[in-house]
Amino acid sequence: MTQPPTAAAAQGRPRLVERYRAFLPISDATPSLTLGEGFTPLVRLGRIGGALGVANLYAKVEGQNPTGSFKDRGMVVAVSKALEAGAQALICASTGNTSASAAAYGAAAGLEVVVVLPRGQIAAGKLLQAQVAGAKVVAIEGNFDDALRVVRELAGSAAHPITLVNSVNPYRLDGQKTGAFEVCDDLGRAPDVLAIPVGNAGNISAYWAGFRDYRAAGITESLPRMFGFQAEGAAPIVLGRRVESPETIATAIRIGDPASWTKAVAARDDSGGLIEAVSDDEILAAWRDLARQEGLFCEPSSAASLAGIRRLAAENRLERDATIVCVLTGSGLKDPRTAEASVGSPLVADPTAAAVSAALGW
Ligand code: AN7
Repeated sequence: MTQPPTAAAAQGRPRLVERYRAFLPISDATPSLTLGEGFTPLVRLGRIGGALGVANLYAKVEGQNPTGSFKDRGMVVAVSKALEAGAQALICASTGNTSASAAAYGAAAGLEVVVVLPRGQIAAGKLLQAQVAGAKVVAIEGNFDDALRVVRELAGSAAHPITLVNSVNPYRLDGQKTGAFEVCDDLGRAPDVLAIPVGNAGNISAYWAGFRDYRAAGITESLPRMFGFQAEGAAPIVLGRRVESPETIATAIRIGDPASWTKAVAARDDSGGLIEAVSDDEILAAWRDLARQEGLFCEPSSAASLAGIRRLAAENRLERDATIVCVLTGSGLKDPRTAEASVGSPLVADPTAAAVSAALGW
């Protein structure tokens, strides 16, 4: 007979911040908050890896987080800490996913949420997530970098006591380290290479910090090389200078002046890694192949990680026996318009087996 849920049963599904509490700024005074974030799958890319001659190629499928991106790992910590500090309201700039996550966690915490976005540059699903969750959404005539400047100014002014939850809030990066912990826990070791899209450069910095934490604690013995990938039209770290008007189909990483620039460069250099650029065509090809060959529907920006690995493989710059993890940062459902543009219309038929057969050309 089915048993009713008990406290013990609930403990069978641990909370992310509890599992990694030793590495997080969580104390008994920190209010408990969760939407079920983290514990995302590490999936072997058998077909794509086989074609590349890289047997141990994996994807960390972050689109399975509650709001469909990795942002929830950091947001749960940042919003818990905001509650602990007595905050009433949250604010962020965003290319979409941070705002979707802030809106959801803010709603669950009973806080007011304000998000400032570049007008016309947010994937449809992300904008709707923030709106449906009741966030106040302000679209500005400017890009993400302008939006971040605005929210930093607003959060810093005494007239508007409001907590900034962009990744300049250190609790965000603390929470995002848990992605690295999970990768190591699932592999039973640290990977040799961690490939990751780079936008505001928080996540690459957080993963690197997580890998170092685990090694310092003696849980892992090695550190991965950190491979970051920016979109060609939004590649300030690769170019070594700010990009005034970043452009890419990968709107999540359409950022010209990353807040965690220095940390990302340190992650690259200290790990013996690299940060390079991939074209929109390479991103879209990787995005399509992840769906068609592996069944993984991520958003275009996420596919920059695999696009970069494929570029390096083509240039013979990869060790084929390396264990490589590509972080797929967000769900494909976020950005239906880019998806729509890449597929045709469905076949149409009358409701009979004969008509469907005919439509299929059988
Ligand atoms: C799917 O939501 O910056 O280098 O405001 O949504 O840590 O910025 C999103 C970034 C990669 C880049 N993949 O991560 C925002 C925002 C997806 C993203 C990135 C983002 P960072």
